[in-house]
Amino acid sequence: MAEVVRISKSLSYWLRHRPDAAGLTLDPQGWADLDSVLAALSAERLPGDIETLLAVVESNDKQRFELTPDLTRIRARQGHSIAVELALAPATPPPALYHGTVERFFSAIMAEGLRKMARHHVHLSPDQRTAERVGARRGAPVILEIDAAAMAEAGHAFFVTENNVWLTETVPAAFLRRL
Ligand code: HQG
Repeated sequence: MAEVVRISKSLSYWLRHRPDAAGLTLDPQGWADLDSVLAALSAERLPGDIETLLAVVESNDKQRFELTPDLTRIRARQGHSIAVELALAPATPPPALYHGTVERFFSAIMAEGLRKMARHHVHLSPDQRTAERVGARRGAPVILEIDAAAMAEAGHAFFVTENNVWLTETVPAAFLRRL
């Protein structure tokens, strides 16, 4: 695996799920001390210099990480399984959003709606192509269209991350349509 991908995967694992695995502590908003993260990368025999880390953060395909302006702290933008307060602002969603999944989850999803599973929110994509990529992580993608306008009208809150992932608590099956 390319070094950049190994660094990105280590950062995702530590900053979203297991900071303790690298001896890190996150503050309530999910920030870790940058020098400690660099030291943890070195301990994994990965490059522990700030230039490489900045290049990984900037080139990351989904802009998964962000740094404070003074470059002293780093956090994952979303996808945590541990408790963090990301202070996301509620936003009005586009009329339709998309979710990529696979056939084996389809009947459960239509029975109980989309659930957040191990994450803090259900993750939704702004377009079908992105949803296809998300679904394809698990097999042949099945794409669901979400009637986000009707959900918002019914009082469901939506949040959007800086990298354009739409988040909500749950999507009842009544708002789902298979494409
Ligand atoms: C499924 C990646 C049964 C759901 C991606 C999904 C995305 C149900 C899986 C981001 C269900 C959860 C999120 C129900 C949902 N019964 N299965 N009621 N409700 N599911 O990984 O949306 O690389 O937590 O369809 O690219 O796949 O991490 O969510 O298949 O943007 O940055 O349960 O994660 O981004 O899986 O992916 P996940 P997801 P990163």
